[in-house]
Amino acid sequence: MRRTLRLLATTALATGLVVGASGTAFAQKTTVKEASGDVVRFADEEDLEGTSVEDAESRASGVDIKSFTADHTKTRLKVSAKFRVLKDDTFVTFAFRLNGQSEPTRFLVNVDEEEAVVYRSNGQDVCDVPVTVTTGANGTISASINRKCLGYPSKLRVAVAADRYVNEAESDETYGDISGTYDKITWTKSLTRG
Ligand SMILES: [Ca+2]
Repeated sequence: MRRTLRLLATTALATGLVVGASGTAFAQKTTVKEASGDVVRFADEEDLEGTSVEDAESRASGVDIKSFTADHTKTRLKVSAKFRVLKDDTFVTFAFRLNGQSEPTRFLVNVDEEEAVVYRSNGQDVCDVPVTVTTGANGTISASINRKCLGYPSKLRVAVAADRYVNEAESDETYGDISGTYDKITWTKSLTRG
């Protein structure tokens, strides 16, 4: 499912608004804390606004991101995200803005509990990436991406989103969460290669 691409393609995200980017201009590694209880429910693919849900539903949704980390080393980009509850059918998308670009041009999304794929904005696959997933309370997902997959960027910024069908058999309704808000995405500071 690449539904998140729809969300990532919205104007709000494309403008690349950065929250909390003052202070140290560059780093190799950073962890961004994310608000809890801010999950949005979308009726279908056309629904870009969504509806906020109550805290208990937010937790149970399986998409409520608590924090995420990115570490740009000499050879890899390591990313991880922590959830209040992570479910085995949650799709997690990391978005990458490379070399100071204002829009993300590479994305990582999990395919199953062991594998993810890096793809371009046009949907074309770039490479497969192993992932480590721990579902349940305080669940996490992590991946280590070869820099080659990203075109050896000198610097990059990372954001993350999660989606999950409310009841896939019955409707196209999804739960979604994103770093920051859908109106104002939080990107990491610019991460230079360690
Ligand atoms: Ca959240």
